[in-house]
Amino acid sequence: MSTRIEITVPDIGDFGDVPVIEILVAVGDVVEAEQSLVTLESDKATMEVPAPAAGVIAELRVQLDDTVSEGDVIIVIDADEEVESATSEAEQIPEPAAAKKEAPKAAPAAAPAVAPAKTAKPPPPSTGNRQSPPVPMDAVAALPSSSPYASPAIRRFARELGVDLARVTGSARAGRIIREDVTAFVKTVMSGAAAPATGGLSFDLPAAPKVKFSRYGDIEIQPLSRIQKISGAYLHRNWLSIPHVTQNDLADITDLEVFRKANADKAKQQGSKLTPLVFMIKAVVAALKEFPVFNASLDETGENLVLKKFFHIGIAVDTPDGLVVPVIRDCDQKDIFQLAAELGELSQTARDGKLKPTDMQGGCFSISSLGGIGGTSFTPIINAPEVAILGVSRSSISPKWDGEAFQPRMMLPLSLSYDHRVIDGANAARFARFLATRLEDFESMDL
Ligand code: CAO
Repeated sequence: MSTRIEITVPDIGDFGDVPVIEILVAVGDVVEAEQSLVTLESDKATMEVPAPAAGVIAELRVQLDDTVSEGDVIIVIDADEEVESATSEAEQIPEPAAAKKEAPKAAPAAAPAVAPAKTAKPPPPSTGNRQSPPVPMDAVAALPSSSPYASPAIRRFARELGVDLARVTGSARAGRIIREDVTAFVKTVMSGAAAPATGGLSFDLPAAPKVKFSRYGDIEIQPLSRIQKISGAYLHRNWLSIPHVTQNDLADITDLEVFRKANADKAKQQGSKLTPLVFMIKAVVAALKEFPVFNASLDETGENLVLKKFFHIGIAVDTPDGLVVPVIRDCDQKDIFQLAAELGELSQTARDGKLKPTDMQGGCFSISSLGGIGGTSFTPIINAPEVAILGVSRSSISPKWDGEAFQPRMMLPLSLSYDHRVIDGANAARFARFLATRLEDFESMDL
């Protein structure tokens, strides 16, 4: 046999007409003693009303967003037998029908003689009401402004799932995080989508505008390629989660071009093409040796740098299906002809859509060359977990002052994007200068 108990709003201090912001149970739910049933919120704080005894939820007398005051009946439960024996006769409602006579919400006086909880005395025999013990208010106002705004129940729920609420965006009023926000976050993480991609940050961005373009003229829908969809998500993550700065510089490659052209035939005989990019790979390896922090990654904690002792360079390749970045391994151990051959093979494999996942893994630093197309500078997006990337634009003849006269020189634009969490601007400028001087003084490199 069970005992029907009406649960009322406990002493909530000076607050009245407090909104119900969460109902944590439904009719028929089996609850434990002390389990939270509803969450109330004043201007300054949130509090949970716990079950005074284990049992089954028989009635919900409030709805979400209702306002309640001390003594209002909010929930009726059928308490378990053990609880029944622990519950005084005086607190029981003998006839279930009596319980069905709902006390008007927010009108505690209409409920028969509610005993104030602060007296801690049992209510008078005829009430059938049971007031929950006073629960300390969880002062929202006392939280640092960056603390996630969530009720104690949601905090507990998040803790059980191992979810860091700082990463969850709240969808309720004033950005409060509700249960659905936490479960949606978990689903996103499990599907490997954007949430973890931002490296622990959450962004409260406005939704993109929905425009019916056909209102303005003819249109055609073209789905993104599989590669575009995959690389798009990674580019988006990297752009949002890494503080990018791009350092631009110019390298005088006039002499290098003479050398390159003189050796072009040799490469051609071997079936490959000796483009400026091959020399860029060599210069990058030399710069990575000089500035090891560029050949590094942040570890998962974001507190340590993993310095790499190998030199695998990723090359951005434009394919009909989208951008891919295959990796040339051990570039420090290969000469310019080997690099030219491997670059040719890898970019062809990429354009044929035949790269294996392993061909795109393990890179230390990437180069994105648009030199074959044009442009004077651009901002390449860092290929995480790398910490820098070199963008190369098209070289052109420019007048350069030699102290006495302007000389026509072949100048190559370099754009170095770097992760400012790891690399200082001064170091980036030095790295870019080093690259430029290596290309100018190319004979000092082990070609
Ligand atoms: N300045 C002037 N000319 C250049 C140059 C530069 N910086 N870089 C290349 N060239 C020339 C080459 O010498 C070649 O000339 P010839 O046809 O006379 O021999 C021509 O441009 C075409 O070069 P290429 O593009 O075939 O070869 P590459 O080694 O420079 O580049 C590859 C190879 C695979 C990187 C390139 O083809 C490619 O796909 N680039 C696009 C990368 C990209 O999309 N990046 C953007 C990423 S962000 O969206």
